Amino acid sequence: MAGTITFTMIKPSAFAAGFTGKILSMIEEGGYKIKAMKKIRLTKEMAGHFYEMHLGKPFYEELTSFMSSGPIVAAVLEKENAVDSFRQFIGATDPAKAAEGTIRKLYGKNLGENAIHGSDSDESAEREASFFFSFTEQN
Ligand code: DAT
Ligand code: MG
Repeated sequence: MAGTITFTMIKPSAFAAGFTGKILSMIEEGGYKIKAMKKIRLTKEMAGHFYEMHLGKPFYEELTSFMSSGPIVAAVLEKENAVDSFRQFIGATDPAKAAEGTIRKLYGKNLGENAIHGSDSDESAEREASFFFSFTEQN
């Protein structure tokens, strides 16, 4: 069965620290199939669009500055129940509260610099995947 998709980004802090390979290994060993992937540096404007649902929140400025501070790796992943299972797999938003063995627990620094993104719904996954990748790049 093909499964469903989710979208992920290895965030600038984790990329800069050299955790990309380890994180991608965990993702593949977790049974996620990489449907599309690229390294890219976001502009602050692009980060602002990506996180527009958080516009007006106190952490929006910090978040968009951080996400445009260096390269990221963006990817579309496929697995059965991809969105919910990947959220479990990466752990809670705050690495200090994330379960043992999760990516955020292992590689996150703090609430803002939490190593990795995971979509929060199927609708978000589609929106986020198409923000970074064309149809042909995902198939
Ligand atoms: P998640 O990434 O778990 O879906 P979110 O969508 O609520 O979390 O927030 C997006 C990102 O913004 C999150 O990964 C880290 C940052 N963030 C969230 N809440 C924050 C806060 N209170 N202070 C600083 N950064 C925060
Ligand atoms: Mg979110």
